[in-house]
Amino acid sequence: MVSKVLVANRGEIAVRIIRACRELGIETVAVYSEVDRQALHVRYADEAYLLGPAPSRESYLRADKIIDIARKSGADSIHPGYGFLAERESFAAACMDAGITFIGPKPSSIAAMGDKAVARATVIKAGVKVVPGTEDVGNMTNDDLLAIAPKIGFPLLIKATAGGGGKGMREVKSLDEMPALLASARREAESAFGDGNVYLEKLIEGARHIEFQIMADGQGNVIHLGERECSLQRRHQKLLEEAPSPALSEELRQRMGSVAVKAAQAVDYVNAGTIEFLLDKDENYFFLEMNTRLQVEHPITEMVTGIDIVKEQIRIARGRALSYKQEDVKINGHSIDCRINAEDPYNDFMPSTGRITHSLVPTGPGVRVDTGVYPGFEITSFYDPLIAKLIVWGETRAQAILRMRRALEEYRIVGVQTNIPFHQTMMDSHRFMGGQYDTRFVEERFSMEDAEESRATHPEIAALLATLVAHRETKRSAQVVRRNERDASNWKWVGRWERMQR
Ligand code: MV4
Repeated sequence: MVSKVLVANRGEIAVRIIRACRELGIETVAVYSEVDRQALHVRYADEAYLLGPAPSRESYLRADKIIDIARKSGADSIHPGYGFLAERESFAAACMDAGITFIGPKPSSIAAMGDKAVARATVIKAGVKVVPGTEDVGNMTNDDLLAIAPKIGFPLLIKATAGGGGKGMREVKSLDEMPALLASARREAESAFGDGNVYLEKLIEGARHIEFQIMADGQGNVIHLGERECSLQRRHQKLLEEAPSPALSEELRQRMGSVAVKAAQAVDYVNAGTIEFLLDKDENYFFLEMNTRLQVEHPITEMVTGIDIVKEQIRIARGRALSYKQEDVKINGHSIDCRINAEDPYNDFMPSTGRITHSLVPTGPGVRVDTGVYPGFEITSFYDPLIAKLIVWGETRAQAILRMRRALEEYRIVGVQTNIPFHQTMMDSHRFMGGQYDTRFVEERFSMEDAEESRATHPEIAALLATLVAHRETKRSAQVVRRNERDASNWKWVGRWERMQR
């Protein structure tokens, strides 16, 4: 039964889940911390309960309190969103024990994919290709690892078995530097996860990061909804994603998609999940890991498939069959998501906090904004810096890029610095326009200053490139957005707005 859902999360994803419930006629219960009293998810839910002080440990990570609130409020189900408790086997199990439906996978699937060495061994058995590396599970000593390393070959990566997301990861170029790197990787993993266990993988250089959306019901149906291209990231934080990937042919999509389905089946997967792959320059692809949750970037898949992933999760949790078969899934058009973060792209992406005093949010054809904030809301440093996801859809990739430029231009957020100028610069980058990028692009080849400089000194080249991509569809493609101009235009807009109030 799913008739009253407690949403164990905050921000835009809590709002996203509440919206799906509202449309399905399901009651909602919000939980919030002391700094989230005014948050949008609290306003939109039918009921809301205080968890505790701002730090996640004392609020959104309090599994015991959350289950208690579910019981007292009569919620029959809990949706964990992403982050916080979403991938804790113990939380999914505790929900079951309390007779509450966990809107997510089985605890055993979370556990099998949560230990990355176990995940590798499990999918290998199912015939899925992984990056060459260690295949044993359980604690491996440094002597074991030093003996195996030369067989794998250098460069290689040390990765934390409890990891994911790059924490505890070390690149090793030769055997002699390995003992020190093993020690520091273990130390970092121990302090981040309380587990210093590591495994080895050959380093795949210049790869793209591509993930497949999986949907699986409790009746044995497992399908994929195509891929998302997630190579544009910085320090393992994704900045923008697009679907479909500019690097995949329909033939490669079908091959990778069926491997993704196999990987999910290997852990008896139920609900929405994501299979991550590395794709190298020669179109070799390797299973990397599985995320056993709804992901931040799920909306771009919704935009190109027309499938509401959160509603489908609820349907699955109710024990129903998926509403789509693999052959019903068609990729239509192109979608891009820019993560709008409260951080300063001109100052090494330094987090920016403060009250949002004014904002003007883009709308119009093909634009979707998922956000948990509004003017008056204060951005603190207790949680991640995501203010909004700006998502666009276009008939073609070029149309989607043009639409994203238009939407970024419309967006006004006053009170905190945002990375909007970064996204504007990216939309004008000819490597992005050409779809020619990999995971190194943002950190190694992209600089705000260089990109702005080159557009300022060669506006005709930027315009030409944009025009080539866009087929005469814009005259403003060479527009250069500089920090001061953008700040000035924000304040000009605020001034006009305030004069209008008088
Ligand atoms: C890799 C890799 C190359 N080779 N593994 C990063 C986070 C985690 N999800 C897995 N990650 C990677 N694993 C092998 N064997 C490249 C990445 C990777 C990455 C590495 C360095 C800098 C940015 C990166 C972005 C995406 C993926």
